[in-house]
Amino acid sequence: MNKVIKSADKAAEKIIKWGEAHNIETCFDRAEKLKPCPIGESGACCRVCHMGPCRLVGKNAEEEARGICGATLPTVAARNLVRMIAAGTAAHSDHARDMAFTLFAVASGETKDFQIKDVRKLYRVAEILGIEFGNGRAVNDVAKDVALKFLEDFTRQKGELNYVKRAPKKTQERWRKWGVTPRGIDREVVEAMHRTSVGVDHEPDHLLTHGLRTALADGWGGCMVSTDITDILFGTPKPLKAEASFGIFKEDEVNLVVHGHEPTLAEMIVDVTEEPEMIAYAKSKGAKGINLGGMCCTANEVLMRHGIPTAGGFTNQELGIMTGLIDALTVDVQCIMPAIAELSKKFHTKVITTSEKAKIQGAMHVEYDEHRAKEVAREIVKIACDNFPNRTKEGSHITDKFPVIAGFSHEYIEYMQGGRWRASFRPLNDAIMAGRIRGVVGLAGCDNPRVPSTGLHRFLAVELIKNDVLIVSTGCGSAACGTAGYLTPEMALENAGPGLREVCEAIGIPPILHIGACVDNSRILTIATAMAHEGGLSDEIGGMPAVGIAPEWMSEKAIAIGCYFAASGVPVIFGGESPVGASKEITKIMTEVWFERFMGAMHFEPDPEKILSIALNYIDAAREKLKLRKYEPGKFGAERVLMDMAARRELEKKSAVPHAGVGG
Ligand code: NFS
Repeated sequence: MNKVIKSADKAAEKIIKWGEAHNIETCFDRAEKLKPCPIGESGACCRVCHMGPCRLVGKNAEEEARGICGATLPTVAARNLVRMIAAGTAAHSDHARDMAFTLFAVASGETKDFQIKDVRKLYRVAEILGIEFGNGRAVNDVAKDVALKFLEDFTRQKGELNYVKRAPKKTQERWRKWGVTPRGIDREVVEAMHRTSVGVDHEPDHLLTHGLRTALADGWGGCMVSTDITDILFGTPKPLKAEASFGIFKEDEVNLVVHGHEPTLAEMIVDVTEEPEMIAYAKSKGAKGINLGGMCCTANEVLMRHGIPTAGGFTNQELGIMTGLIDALTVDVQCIMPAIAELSKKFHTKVITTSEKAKIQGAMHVEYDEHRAKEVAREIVKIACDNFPNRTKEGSHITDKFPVIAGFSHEYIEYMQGGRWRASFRPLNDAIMAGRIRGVVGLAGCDNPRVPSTGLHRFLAVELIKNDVLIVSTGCGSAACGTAGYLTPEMALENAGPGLREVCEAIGIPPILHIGACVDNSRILTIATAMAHEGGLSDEIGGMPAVGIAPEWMSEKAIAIGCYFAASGVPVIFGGESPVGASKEITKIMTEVWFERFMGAMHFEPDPEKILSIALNYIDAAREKLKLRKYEPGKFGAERVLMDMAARRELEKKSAVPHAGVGG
């Protein structure tokens, strides 16, 4: 891979070059200047007390090195990892907590600005949670009970998270057997911090076991709760068309960008930008209209539900400002580079922080409050409009953009395989069994300025689909593919292997399914569960021909996600240097021991070619163990016919007979 380029995204690279010519510093320059500390990078630096920091290095560090308290290298590396898991879990879960509060506020009439958009999803969730619905029960009463039940997940001290029971039985049994079943989200995070403080838990495996319990509280708690409430409030995504990259900004309209992770304010901004008064206000400032765009995961949330275009992922945030076209950039929480406040001063862009939890020096602050959501949204839109006349010629004015198809929720994937009345995972399982689809990869996680940014995602995306691997993507993995033009059905025609191509053509889907923001990795858990229940593959999540890959990860949230996949039974491969690389013992636990216990694992591998071969090896080994047909490109076994659009429509007309055999 070309090391000279800083981003594999051509439009991004053009802006980086423009910045270099104009002496504007970005994360790419800082990444060059600031080499990572090799001791901290590999997990060998202990900072949990102030006798140190103790750096556990040396030839025989694993056997001999001790901190002042006597902590060994494996203990230190394990503690560091568990703290990353705790931080990642806290981030997703605190977001989920706010979603639960919003659901409660809506259901109890405290806020009038939002309504429950997806009653069907509400009932689906209520059913799982054992809450009464239908039979004349008011929707808001059901929603209130759902919100309260979810809030219990945060404060529960003993017992099990609500959604533990949603996992396949065998997966649950493994969790109980190995003592990783999560109790309450807050409890697991607090306990992780306690155990890793000076002088508490020192046995590496014991520490990591609690790490997995905390991570599971993230996956089957924080992330899943957040996904479900967001669907209930704002609608479960269905495929729609949108666009990606910097060309989404318009020269003659007010460009307002939502960046961060929380969907609530962004949803309200989507609403108010369509109000005639707001459009008239923009026109009064000389603009032709209001153009809303997104970045990072807030972008994914509004892209999935409204087709709002995305300017891309994490490393595109400074570059977006450098187009000179953003009139206002609102940020909420997570993955927001503080550098944007300073950078924005070189342009006309207003950076607006909106969360009570997150401020940036030098940025404006307009605080979001769910009780006056519309008012806050209008205020923000007006700031953007007021700033439009201040736009200058300054900036790179890049115009590249690509079409994107996004919006593949669990529910839609189920639906697309059989229609509303016989929605199922049968065709997907059959295609895997027949070898038409070799396996499934979740391509997720951040983009990173330490590699040619988005380049590892793009390389793996193309190679995997060539190998007939269906990809489900989330977060900045989706943004990396979207800004490359990979999220279209044409991608299957041009690049997918023959089996995968047939499947994509039959259903009319891209070979890479954008399933949402990072919290929506939980959709992969429920999809894998549905595949286990469908039969013919593994009867638990573990053992499926499925792998998770986060080739450019940087966030602690990614570590929490990787670990909850590993504990749920999915082998995971992360790019970059290993944050536990200093300890062979920890590396062994996370790969071999976790695989024995959970059928999942967590590897770190900087070389993208090796990531690919590890992933394919896992997939082929799982196929062999399940006694599936050996994968050979272009050769498939017998399988039932996939349902195409026409057949599905026909079926829905006659929909009175459910379960009349699939795909016949
Ligand atoms: Ni995920 Fe989304 Fe992106 Fe990484 Fe950050 S935006 S939550 S953490 S950088 S994928």
